[in-house]
Amino acid sequence: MVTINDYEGGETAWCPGCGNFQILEALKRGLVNLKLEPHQVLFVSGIGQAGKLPHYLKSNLFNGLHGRSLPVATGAKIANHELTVIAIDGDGGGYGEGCNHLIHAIRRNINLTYLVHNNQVYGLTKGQTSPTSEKGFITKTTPEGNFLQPLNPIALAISLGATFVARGYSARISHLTKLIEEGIKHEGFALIDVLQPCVSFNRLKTYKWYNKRVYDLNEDKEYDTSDKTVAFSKAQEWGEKIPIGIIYTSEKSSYEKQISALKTAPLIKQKYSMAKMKQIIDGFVQ
Ligand SMILES: Cc1ncc(C[n+]2csc(CCOP(=O)(O)OP(=O)(O)O)c2C)c(N)n1
Ligand code: SF4
Ligand SMILES: [Mg+2]
Repeated sequence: MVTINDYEGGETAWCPGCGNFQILEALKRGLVNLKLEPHQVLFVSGIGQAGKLPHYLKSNLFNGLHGRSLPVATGAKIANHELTVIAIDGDGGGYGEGCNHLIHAIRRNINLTYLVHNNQVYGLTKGQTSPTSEKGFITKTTPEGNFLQPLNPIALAISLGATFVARGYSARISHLTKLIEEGIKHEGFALIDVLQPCVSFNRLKTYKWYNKRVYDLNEDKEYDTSDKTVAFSKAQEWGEKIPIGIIYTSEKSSYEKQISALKTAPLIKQKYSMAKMKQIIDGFVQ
């Protein structure tokens, strides 16, 4: 039987108190609850504090370029769609440098879980503004305060037709664990945006700030995740009250399900002919 210990990885290099520790814990708990063994899971990440997360787990890992986790995760899922593939980025990687990939992963509805550690700052490079930074946020590169409108990843994903859009808060570990489980079980692309306090470089978005505002969508009564209009209005809620939970879901066939070549077995288990491969490659050579 799989246990948390099976996922124990190397020593961490995050700052004490960082929300990333809570995300790591929620992720391990979710995988164990789903009875997934480390060899059944692949983590793909980019560069950043968030991108280090798979280093602290014992499982399959591909750590590539900043903002480029989704193309690698997509390729891996197509090569072996029996793998549970989890892509991980920060808000800079996911919503800035890699935002183009996010748009097309949503459009394809590839069966991946995408965890974005949203600390609203570039943590690894020591505190510049990110696409989700609030207006007025003062950093070394914005000494007069950030004057750009923050990107709203939840509204963006819903508008693009994403089939699973959720927001978690790192300090609510049990709640986040459940979101991760649901995201993994979802047959299609699952975006989980996680509010993650960066205790070193974001002195605006502290635990205290979030604790006062964050509420569970299912707090009073069961929230209907299929109503797009309500989901859109929830996506706009930010300030005094911030909803967490599964904000929107819909059904659409996943990318892999529509590829006829994958119907019999994962690509890696299919036979191939070297002679035929050579013939194809030779076709490109004079
Ligand atoms: C292609 C490329 N562009 C830029 C960088 C520099 N860089 C590394 S991490 C980073 C920002 C990290 O912020 P985020 O993605 O939000 O992750 P965090 O560290 O906050 O978790 C940047 C700009 C890089 N390593 N590679
Ligand atoms: S700089 Fe921020 S995001 Fe990075 S480890 Fe420290 S607290 Fe966490
Ligand atoms: Mg960040």
